[in-house]
Amino acid sequence: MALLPILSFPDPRLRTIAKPVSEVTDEIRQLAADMFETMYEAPGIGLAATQVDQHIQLIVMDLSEDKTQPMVFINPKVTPLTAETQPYEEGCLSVPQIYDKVDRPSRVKINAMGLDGQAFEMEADGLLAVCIQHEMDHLDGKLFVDYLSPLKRQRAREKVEKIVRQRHKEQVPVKR
Ligand code: K1U
Ligand code: ZN
Repeated sequence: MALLPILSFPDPRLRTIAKPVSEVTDEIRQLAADMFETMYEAPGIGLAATQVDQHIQLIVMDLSEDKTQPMVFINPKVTPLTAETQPYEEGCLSVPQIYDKVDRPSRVKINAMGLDGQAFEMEADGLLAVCIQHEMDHLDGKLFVDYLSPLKRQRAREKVEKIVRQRHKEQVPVKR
């Protein structure tokens, strides 16, 4: 398994539209395993392939506190089941240390395929509904900061750029 670098806002690669997966191969299974490792290490509760510079429709998620409920969504489609929206304070591993409220439909239907290649359907509310819509946005090249005001988005950009510069400085140089 491998830890994958996570792209940070405003990297233009985060704006790429993900392509559908045509077949669940060993390569896809390996990518999903690496994405879980990367997400757990971050730590986070979801990760879209876009965030690790892989532009295919693949999402991993685990909303449990003890890493016991891994979920994989391949070629997901999300349909709102209600016009009612609910605000939730979202975070994003590609926009580190920025949290803000986003309104999204509170109940959705998810159609997707699992790593076994089988199609499944489920209904979601609460954090699962929030998280799957946030991850779907990543596959469409969208970020939660796009829902914020231009001023908040600009401040988020400056803060993330500073954090990324600091992280680069702190990286231990490789000894040769
Ligand atoms: O897509 C991502 O960048 C992952 C993101 C998912 C998400 C969280 C909250 C609302 C919507 C989408 C995160 O995982 S941010 C980190 C986070 O929420 C968290 C981290 C550790 C423990 C619990 C939550
Ligand atoms: Zn995100």
